[in-house]
Amino acid sequence: MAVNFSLEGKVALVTGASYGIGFAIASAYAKAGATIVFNDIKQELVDKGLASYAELGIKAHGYVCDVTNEEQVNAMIAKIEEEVGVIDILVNNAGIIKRIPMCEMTAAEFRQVIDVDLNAPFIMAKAVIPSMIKKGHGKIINICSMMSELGRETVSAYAAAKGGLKMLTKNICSEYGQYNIQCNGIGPGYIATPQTAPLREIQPDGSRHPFDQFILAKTPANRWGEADDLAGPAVFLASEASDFVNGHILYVDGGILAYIGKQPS
Ligand code: NAP
Ligand code: GCO
Repeated sequence: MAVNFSLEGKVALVTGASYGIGFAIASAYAKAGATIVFNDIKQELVDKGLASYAELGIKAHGYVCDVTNEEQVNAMIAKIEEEVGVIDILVNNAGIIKRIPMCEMTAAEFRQVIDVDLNAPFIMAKAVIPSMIKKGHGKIINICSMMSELGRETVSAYAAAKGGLKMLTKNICSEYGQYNIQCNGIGPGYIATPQTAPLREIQPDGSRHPFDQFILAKTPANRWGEADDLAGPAVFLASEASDFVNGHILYVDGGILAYIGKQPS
């Protein structure tokens, strides 16, 4: 039986996909045949994203929308359904992080991270599920994190959000699997994007950032991930090849979660 990894004829919405991981996933979806829709907060970033997709020969559809704003989200989904088509694949990719020691973080800062990284995926999923039920199928992919499993200093809000996102993924699976909707997560390891740029800055003496060296020692692959490393797993979870995979978090981390770390030589 030929396994179907094709996304021909599918409409895929990837949130926050002007660049970074979202852009890599959306580009891979386009190569697999999907029509690409993405959003960003600012028109200038949407325009930048459209130009970046065009450079790859991809005619994407871009919308300005703050994913934490339910009114904006519902208006965007209605516009997409009218202008492009019903969404078959939703990737909740948009996300932020604030690296602040917990006792120095304000409640407002904590809430802001939870709003983007956890409340927004709830709002987005709630907006697309009714049409997926009518259509008889749907794929929701939540971009989780190693911080869905592990903590570390200064990322309390982010870890709380991504841990919650893991459980929201399992709950959407539980509640909507009966409608042939699969909801899974991707848990990237440490990926070289603008979000992790501060952790990779070359030091004044020309040495690598201490955290950069730490991650290399914790990664069996001995390298940071690239956004393109997520393309294959994302296509798999968006395709019919994964129709019986549901509620699963697929870690794409170079082996970090399996490894205690490089032992002293
Ligand atoms: P990034 O480079 O910071 O890009 C994040 C994207 O989300 C940007 O396009 C950003 O747009 C958008 N965004 C933020 N808040 C938004 C909002 N309220 N509404 C709409 N769009 C919004 O991040 P990334 O590294 O590509 O990460 C993408 C996802 O992967 C995030 O969920 C992140 O937590 C997760 N992740 C990243 C890593 C990693 O190592 N990089 C590892 C695991 C998981 P603006 O530029 O306008 O803010
Ligand atoms: C950090 C990093 C991580 C990665 C990713 C790991 O500050 O520890 O930003 O959180 O972004 O989430 O999976």
